[in-house]
Amino acid sequence: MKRALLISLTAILFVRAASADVCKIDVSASDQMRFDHQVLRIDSGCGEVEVNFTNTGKQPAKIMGHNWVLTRTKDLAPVAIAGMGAGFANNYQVPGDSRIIAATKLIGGGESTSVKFSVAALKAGDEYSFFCSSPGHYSIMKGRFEIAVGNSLANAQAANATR
Ligand SMILES: [Cu+2]
Repeated sequence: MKRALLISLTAILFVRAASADVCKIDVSASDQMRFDHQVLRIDSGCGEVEVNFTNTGKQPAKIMGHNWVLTRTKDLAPVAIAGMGAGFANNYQVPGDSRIIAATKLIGGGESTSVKFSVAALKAGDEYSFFCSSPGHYSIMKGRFEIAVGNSLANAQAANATR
């Protein structure tokens, strides 16, 4: 009797997790100026996306700081170049830049941060990219951010789990 109750409670928790409104993505970057993913994919059914970003390096933010910035692909280079001028104090992001869909602060080795944004900010058919706006990093620290329409959330998460 007790066992049956436990199983049914587990089933309820699982269903709630599967239909959760927030989709989480883990991404990291290293002292080698690389993200651990070249493509990140979310399910179109995600209401909100939470990106948890870790700098796995050892260098302080002033030497080898990284951030995670999301823009339309065509805005990547202009936003990165404008960000250089904004300086370290602004995380190399122009304050209020409307082309930035989501961005974390700049973090040094061993630090983590996160950002949450609504999928409603993304339009089907547009191309999106993520990158690091630390000066000179965006040419290699970048990747595609895809919205998987009709794919299951499990598939999207599996794609994010592999390089
Ligand atoms: Cu970087």
